[in-house]
Amino acid sequence: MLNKRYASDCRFLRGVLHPKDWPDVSGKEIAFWGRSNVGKSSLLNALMKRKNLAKVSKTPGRTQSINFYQVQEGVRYVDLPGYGYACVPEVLQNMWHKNVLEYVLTRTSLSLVVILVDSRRDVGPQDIEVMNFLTKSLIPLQCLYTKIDCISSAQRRLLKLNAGEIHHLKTSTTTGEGVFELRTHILNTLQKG
Ligand SMILES: Nc1nc2c(ncn2[C@@H]2O[C@H](COP(=O)(O)OP(=O)(O)OP(=O)(O)O)[C@@H](O)[C@H]2O)c(=O)[nH]1
Ligand SMILES: [Mg+2]
Repeated sequence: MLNKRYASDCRFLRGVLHPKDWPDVSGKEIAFWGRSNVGKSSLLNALMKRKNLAKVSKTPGRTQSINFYQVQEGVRYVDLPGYGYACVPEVLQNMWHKNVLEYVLTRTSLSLVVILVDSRRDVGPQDIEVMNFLTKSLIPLQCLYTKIDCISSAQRRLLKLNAGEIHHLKTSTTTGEGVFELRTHILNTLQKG
């Protein structure tokens, strides 16, 4: 389904919140979700082989809308606003949350949610909550660690997901580690159905 040319075909479609503004539901979507600043937008750029298509920032809370990227005809990546960022007014957080929850629960084109966890912080209570919620809602889920270049090999071995039963990948947009594996996993998911 994803062809080799897809990197050059990628384009930003729209950044919106309300369901009425979401693109037509046809095709398939892979959504990226995790704490603010975990590296969602960076990973999307790496996957799309583009430097700045998704806006990256040192300041948490940069992605404030549901951002849709056309990867190729019928395939979209979706950058979701991050959770756990306290410096945004609560009302705004609630609005993001409400729309993001509605997105994951109702979007029939959603094929997979990729949950990103910062390897320096490891899995936190909100990550667990989100993973449990997706599992209970029967939404296909792939977990991965980001910024794996920032921790030592000893710390890698202690990562909590290693001991759990959840299959996960370890990635770095600095070194490129795990990006190929993630792309392959996405490709397999898209081909399955
Ligand atoms: N060392 C290192 N830094 C990274 C990596 N991925 C992202 N970063 C940095 O982490 C910061 C946040 O990255 P973003 O991609 O903007 O994170 P985000 O999850 O989209 O953040 P929000 O949109 O604010 O929720 C930036 O300063 C990135 O350069 C990585 O693999 N290694
Ligand atoms: Mg972002």
